[in-house]
Amino acid sequence: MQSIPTFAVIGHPNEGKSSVVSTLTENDRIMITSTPGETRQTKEFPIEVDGNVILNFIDTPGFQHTTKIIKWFEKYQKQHKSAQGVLNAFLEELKDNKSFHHDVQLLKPIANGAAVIFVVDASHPLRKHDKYEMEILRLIGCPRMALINSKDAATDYLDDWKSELKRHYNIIREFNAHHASFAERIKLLEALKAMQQEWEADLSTAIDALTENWQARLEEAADDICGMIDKIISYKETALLDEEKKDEEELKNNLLESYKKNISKIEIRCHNSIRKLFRHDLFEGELESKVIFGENDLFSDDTWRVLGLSRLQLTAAASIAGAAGGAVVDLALPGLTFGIFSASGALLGSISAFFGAKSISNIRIGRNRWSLKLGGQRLQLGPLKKDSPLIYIIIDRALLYFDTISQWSHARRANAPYVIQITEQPWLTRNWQKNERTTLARYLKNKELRDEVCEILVDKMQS
Ligand SMILES: Nc1nc2c(ncn2[C@@H]2O[C@H](COP(=O)(O)OP(=O)(O)O)[C@@H](O)[C@H]2O)c(=O)[nH]1
Ligand SMILES: [Mg+2]
Repeated sequence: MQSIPTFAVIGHPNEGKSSVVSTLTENDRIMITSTPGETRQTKEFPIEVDGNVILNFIDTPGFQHTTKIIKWFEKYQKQHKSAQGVLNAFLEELKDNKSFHHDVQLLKPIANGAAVIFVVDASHPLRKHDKYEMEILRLIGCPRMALINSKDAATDYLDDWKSELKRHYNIIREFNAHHASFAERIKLLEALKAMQQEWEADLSTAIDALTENWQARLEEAADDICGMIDKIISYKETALLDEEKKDEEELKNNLLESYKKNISKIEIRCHNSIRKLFRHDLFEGELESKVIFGENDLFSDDTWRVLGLSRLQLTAAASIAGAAGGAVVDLALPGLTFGIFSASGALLGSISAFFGAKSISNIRIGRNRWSLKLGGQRLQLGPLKKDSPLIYIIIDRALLYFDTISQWSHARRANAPYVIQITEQPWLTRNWQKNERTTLARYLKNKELRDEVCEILVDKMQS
């Protein structure tokens, strides 16, 4: 028996073994392919918390010679007293036999004390070799459970599989490796306890550590979101207006463009750090912010259409922050939100609502000592008004990004999600309780209650 609970994931090629390991260990480097036989090596993938390995999962190639193995086992059963003895003899005799390479590879961890998770795909009917594989594991007599990974296909054969599996296993679990949430992963780990009593305490410790670690990630994500808000709310873009050379209107447009670009960068940095917290750091950038939101960046009309704020929310935020409510409320009216960020001269006026000025021409153009010295006027965009609807959109987008990323299983490699149509969600800022919005508004206004805002965000992430 291994000192650290160790589970060999075994089954026929293409049933989803690598997917199960990838999802359980949050490792998106494990190769998953629709070509059977691509996993050629038996490889250990640990789950670590704070640098300590707490559980081990072993990805294995599928069985190659089921009938031959059974015959070998049956023949040698009488010579060796224990099942372990037969297995060791098999591995010793065939260790250098090239055609049994995969079979030896996948059975070795069992000889070394790993328990077995036998993965089957119930979207196809039971085949002869499936029965042989179960028989081999029965002959070995190792601790084991069956895992039905039904992929996303119809589960027409589920009942057939279940009744066959019952004859060989007393622990049978269903698990969708491509859609399992954190809670479902934990449930599966709980079920592993029943396989080997000696590992029960270690598994409990591991589950506690993982749950604590998950909570810490939520808190870190909330802190990242607050950090992003801090940066965005105080961000300023300035330019010098040289009256002779530059057209004022053009300068304002350029200023607005770079303001948008830099605010978006701050937002993307926050999304990236959330993605890394949830260990989606490899998969070819498929889960980056720009993939999930497509062309609908923070300033696109679609974003505002979908995440647009309710009139109530805007009025509440505006009155709490004691700001010029009228200008802000206008933004909630259909029509006005659209095109607000396209920098055509006529629409530029709308942006003033974000900055507390009546029109773009009032956006702080002032002579200060420094600009005077250079002989020009200084044009400044930002900092944002403390109750700007932009902040609410940014929070909604961060929570939406979190929602997608934290649910995205590490085995799922195709069809990057594209989120813009959003169903009504309790965590959208427009659905926050009044006291929660008040707390947020106070934070935006004078940086009070940051911890409380983080707590609210964590609460939303858990909902
Ligand atoms: N839709 C879906 N496809 C899956 C699931 N599990 C595995 N697959 C697909 O089945 C194929 C084989 O998966 P893989 O994990 O490499 O199987 P292995 O050969 O047993 O390691 C791949 O194309 C996977 O994308 C699942 O839960 N849902
Ligand atoms: Mg594989």
